[in-house]
Amino acid sequence: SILVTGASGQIGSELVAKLQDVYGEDNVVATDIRKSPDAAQQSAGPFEILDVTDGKRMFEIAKQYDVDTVIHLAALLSARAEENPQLAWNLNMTGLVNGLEVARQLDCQFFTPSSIAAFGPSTPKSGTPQDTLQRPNTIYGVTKVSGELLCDYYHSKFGVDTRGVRFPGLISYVTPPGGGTTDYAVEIYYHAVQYGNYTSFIGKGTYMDMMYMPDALDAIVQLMEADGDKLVHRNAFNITAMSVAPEDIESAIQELMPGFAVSYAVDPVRQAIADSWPSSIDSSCAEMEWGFRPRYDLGEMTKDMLLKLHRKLQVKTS
Ligand code: VAH
Repeated sequence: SILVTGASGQIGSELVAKLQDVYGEDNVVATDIRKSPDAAQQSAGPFEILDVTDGKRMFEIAKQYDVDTVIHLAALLSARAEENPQLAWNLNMTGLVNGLEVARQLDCQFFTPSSIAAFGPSTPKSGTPQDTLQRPNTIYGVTKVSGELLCDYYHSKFGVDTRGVRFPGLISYVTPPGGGTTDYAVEIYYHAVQYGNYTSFIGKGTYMDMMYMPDALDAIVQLMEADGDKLVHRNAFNITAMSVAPEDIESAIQELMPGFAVSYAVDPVRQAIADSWPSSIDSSCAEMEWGFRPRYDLGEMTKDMLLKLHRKLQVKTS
């Protein structure tokens, strides 16, 4: 079965449901430090409380459910990590080492996401290549680069089948993200539906890579099912669906809600994090090595987000 850590998070809560569809409800063990109401609705399959810094408990759960695949998502995201770097290092890295050790000892396939945050101010900013300079200056980015290196090490040293992607900002309507820098691109849709306007904490003209959650979930399953012999890279593949700035999302929303407007109240902390990241990354290795191809562009994502949020927030379509 598949063990998912961070199952109540932004990616986890939707990935568990998808994996249950693909592999069967009882073959997905959702775990998180607490059970969130959404996850409860979402996953009918097994759920276990797990603090990923408790390696012994993680091993016990993996043994109990005869786990052969570990999908490790539990982590502190960029903005929250900057508020407490020591906690972020401990949680992100201890959790990862524990996950890798379970995979090594129980011969599991292993997935954990990296991020565009694994790049820093000295990285080429546009068309960022798969293999390039990675000197992030956020603690989140430091844990992501360290994680990439550790996962490649476990593959070369111990033969663990580790795989990962560098996610861009992920946009979804099911479970709001917590503590990220790209979260403005999720909040903007919620505010459009609820208030008809949005004050962005990221400034005009700040380009970052983004992706709609359905494409992110498909990418995880596609990479994990790819022929390992064809993978030149492993940890972690650049993937992206679009490079957008707040005003691009504003225009896409205005297509459907003409009265919508964005104003700006830049948060210097999260703006500095965003400025240290690439404006657009190159995903050609993922396309070539395992057929990565996103389905949603900005227009299609915006249409679906607004439709689903109107339903979720029970707001009458204007
Ligand atoms: C964050 N959403 O903002 C996450 C992600 C690329 C961004 O790592 O921290």
